[in-house]
Amino acid sequence: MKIESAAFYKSVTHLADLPKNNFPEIAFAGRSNVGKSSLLNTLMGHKGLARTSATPGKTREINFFIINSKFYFVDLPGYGYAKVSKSLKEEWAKLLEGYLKNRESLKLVVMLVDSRHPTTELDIEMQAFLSFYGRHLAIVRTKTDKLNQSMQSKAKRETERIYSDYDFMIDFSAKNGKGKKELLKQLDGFLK
Ligand SMILES: Nc1nc2c(ncn2[C@@H]2O[C@H](COP(=O)(O)OP(=O)(O)O)[C@@H](O)[C@H]2O)c(=O)[nH]1
Ligand SMILES: [Mg+2]
Repeated sequence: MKIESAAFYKSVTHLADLPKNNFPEIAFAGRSNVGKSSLLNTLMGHKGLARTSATPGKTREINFFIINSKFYFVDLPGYGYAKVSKSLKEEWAKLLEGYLKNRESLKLVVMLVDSRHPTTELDIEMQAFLSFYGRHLAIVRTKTDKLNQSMQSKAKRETERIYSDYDFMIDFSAKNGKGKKELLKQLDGFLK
C-alpha cells in the first residue's frame, strides 16, 4: 500500500458521532505511551498528524484519519493509564467497547505492545476481548530500536507464546522505520 494522502478527519467522544459513510477502517489500540501516535505518524508520513505527547493518557477521543480518500485509520484511546479518575476510565471503556463490539466497517485492529514488556495483563485482556468479538487482530511490537537482536527474538517468542488468534505480528520502530513497509503491505490485505 502506498499512502498518497492522509488527513485528520474527526474526533469522536460519543458512539452516535461515528462516521456514517462506510469506508473500511483499521483501528490502532494499545496502552498509553506504547508508541501509537508515533506509529501512525510514521505510517502516514506526517510528523505531527497524530499527536505525540510526553503526558500519556490525555487523548480520550477516537480519532479518525482519512487515507487516500478511501479508508480510515482510527486512533483509539490508550488504555490503562492510572492517573485518571474512575468515572473517566469507565467512560473510555464504554466508548472503546461499544466501538469494538459493533462497528461494521472495522476490518482489523492493530494492537500495539511494547517490545520491552509485551505481555501485560491489560494487553492480554484486550486481546481476549477482541478475539471474543471475532475481530481480525494484528500485533505490533513497538520501540524495537531499544532492544538488541537477541532481546527482540526473546520478545517475539514471548508474544507468540502468550497470544493466539492473531492474523500477523510485526516488529516496529518509529525511530528507524523498521517494519513500516511490511506493516503497510499487510494492512492492504484487510481493506477489501
Ligand atoms: N525509541 C523509541 N521511542 C519511541 C518510539 N515510538 C514512540 N516512542 C516514544 O515513546 C513515547 C510515547 O509515544 P507516543 O507515540 O506518544 O505514544 P502513545 O501514547 O501510544 O500515542 C514518546 O516519548 C515517543 O517519542 C520508537 O519506536 N522508538
Ligand atoms: Mg497517542
